[in-house]
Amino acid sequence: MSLPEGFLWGAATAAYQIEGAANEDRRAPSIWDAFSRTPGKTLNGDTGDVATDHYHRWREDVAAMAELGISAYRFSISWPRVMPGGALNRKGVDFYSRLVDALLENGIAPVATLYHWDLPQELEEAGGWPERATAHRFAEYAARMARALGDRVHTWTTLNEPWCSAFLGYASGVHAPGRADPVAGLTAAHHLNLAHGLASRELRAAADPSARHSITLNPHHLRGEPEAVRRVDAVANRIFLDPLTGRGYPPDLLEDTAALTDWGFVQDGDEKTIAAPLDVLGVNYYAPTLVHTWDGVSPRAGADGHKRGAATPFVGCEDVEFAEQPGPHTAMGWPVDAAGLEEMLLGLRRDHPALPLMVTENGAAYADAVGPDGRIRDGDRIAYLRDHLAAMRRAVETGVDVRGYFAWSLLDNFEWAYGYDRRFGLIHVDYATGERRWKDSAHWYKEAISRGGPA
Ligand code: PNW
Repeated sequence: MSLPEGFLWGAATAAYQIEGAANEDRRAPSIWDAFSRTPGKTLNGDTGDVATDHYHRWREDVAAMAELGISAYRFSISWPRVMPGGALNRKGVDFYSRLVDALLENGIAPVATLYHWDLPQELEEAGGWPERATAHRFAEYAARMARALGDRVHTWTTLNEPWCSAFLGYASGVHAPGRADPVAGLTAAHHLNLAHGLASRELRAAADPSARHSITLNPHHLRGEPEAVRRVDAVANRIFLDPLTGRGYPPDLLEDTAALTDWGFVQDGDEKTIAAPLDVLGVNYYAPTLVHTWDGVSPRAGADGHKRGAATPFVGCEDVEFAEQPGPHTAMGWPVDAAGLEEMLLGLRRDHPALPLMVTENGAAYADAVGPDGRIRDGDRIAYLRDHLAAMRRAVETGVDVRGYFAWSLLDNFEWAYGYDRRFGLIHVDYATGERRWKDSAHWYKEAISRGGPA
């Protein structure tokens, strides 16, 4: 077997998607509470008020992780739960402290993400991510968490997928807080980068020196016509990767967006702050993206809603077409393409040879059905995981430094704008009762972990 010593086998979740207990123990509302309670924003009007009720069932969930045999668990901390009104909430912190202790007792390394999209609503009302002060509030929150949990957390991740926060949240508006303004999207992206840099500094200063520090991106693995690829790569990938790795913002990105903004929101010294040392880069992969340059005449193609008339999250790429891809798709409508994961890892290695990587999310939504015998035969999910694990292993065999793999997700959960309709879990959740049931894929993943690979 070719995976390195100490390779982390994990599963991932996020606070708002699983916890519920939205009004308990002084938790304040986040932008996702406000957004999901606004009619028309999520499928069926679903909210995270109860979700999988993990806030009450966490012991049972940790027991399932131990039974699965994972060596790491990637979860996120709810900022409005631990710092409602900007002050530390002991009860909120205690929840994560108990969780971390239980993980460690079971030999599971805690991989904690500080921000998986649940900005305190009060900070959105003060301007949200397009407001520079939000980055400083985030650094204060990071410092508090480092002091509270830093003696026990194995890996810290500042942000999950800042592309989604900035551009789905502020440019296309399909995610909270639902604003549709391209300049707000770009400004938010910069302030998220800055927040990462400022928080990283606080985490390094206060957390255990053996902890690793990271950020998780969702690099878009692009295929298609080179000019379209270049444009999308600039505003979706290099806008984060380049400043994070000390290269500053790419000149072609500044040019592509010059008609919108002069980037005056970037202040002297910001790029240096953003380039804080990274021990590992987390990458989430679900599917590749196929792009062409629009000929200006044909009816616009579009692989999904936000590309048909609605505001695009790809700011400055209005003449790019996102093409349908042939072959099988998951219940998200995303193509199944394991080779894309291998190519993405190789591409990152080519562009950033010294940067260790970790696959912090990979998985698939399917319309799972509980059979009369109570079994959930999700062979399609097993095939997806098997093929993607094999693709990751090929990349490792070619020399890519991959430190871990986290299946998305441990449990079925609140899938953002799609509510409870799309199920990504290894473990099925009956939302009427909260009951958990292992899908065939959970049994398969347990076997894969114990043998150290997909087959
Ligand atoms: C990621 N897109 O979200 C998130 O990190 C998870 O919380 C989420 O449940 C998972 O992937 C599955 O969706 C994404 O539109 C949501 O490009 C949307 C996009 C990408 C990632």
